[in-house]
Amino acid sequence: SSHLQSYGQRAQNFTNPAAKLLLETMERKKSNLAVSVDVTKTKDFLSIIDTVGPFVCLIKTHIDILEDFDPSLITQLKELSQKHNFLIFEDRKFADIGNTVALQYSRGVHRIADWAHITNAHAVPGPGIITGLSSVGLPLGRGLLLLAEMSTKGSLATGAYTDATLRMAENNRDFVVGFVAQQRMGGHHEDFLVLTPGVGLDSKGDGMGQQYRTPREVILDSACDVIIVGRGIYGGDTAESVRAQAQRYQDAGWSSYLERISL
Ligand code: 5IU
Repeated sequence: SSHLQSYGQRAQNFTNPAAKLLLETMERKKSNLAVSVDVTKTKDFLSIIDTVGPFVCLIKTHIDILEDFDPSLITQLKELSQKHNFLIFEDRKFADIGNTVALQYSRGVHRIADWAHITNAHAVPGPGIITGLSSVGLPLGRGLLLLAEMSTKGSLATGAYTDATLRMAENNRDFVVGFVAQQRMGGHHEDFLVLTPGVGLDSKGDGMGQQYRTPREVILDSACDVIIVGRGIYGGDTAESVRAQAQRYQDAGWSSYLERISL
């Protein structure tokens, strides 16, 4: 089964350039860690990314929460991505009709398709959302993740909804490279990436529905590919604590992966 292959070997299971580059980067940097940088000031955003850069395969952004956003930020983000060799995932969670999401993806002030290797979408509108996003992203070599499950208590993305999301991905393999989900879903023979938020070593939740599991539970027990960690890493106030936490999560994620592929 694909999840027992190495990340580097799995690059060949994909035609999509963003998926290939992510898997190659993971192998090269020995990292299955994505850091989610949910801060509101450009200065903090860039300094956290520069600090965690050496430890990550991927930086996850919510570009719309930056209150001092300026297009020059994107230039700096791209420079950091080259300096540290990570990809960029804008966690946009598109959810509208194809025509609208194509505009949201390519235009507005953020022009997400210009700089995000990967973005994501809800399956709720049906396959037209993939048609719309791929009309923009596929020619640029971008990849899409579908939200098959969420980490939050009471999530409605379960059962038949999650299954239907899988089918949508299988029918659009050129552009859909995987899922944001809590586990590798059984039954699909094709390779997909599974990126998983709701990861923490010191906390079980946040009082607003978030639920945390450990890197080991996520990578070994649930056979996911990438751990996405936010406040567990940048929550400390010094650059030294941010660096130390990034290293700690990188080690935890990677050792769980080594354990999994040795099964
Ligand atoms: N995120 C989740 N759960 C999900 C999905 C996305 O937490 O199911 I889909 C996002 C929200 C936030 C990050 O940007 O992942 C997790 O941040 P913390 O590690 O700080 O909880």
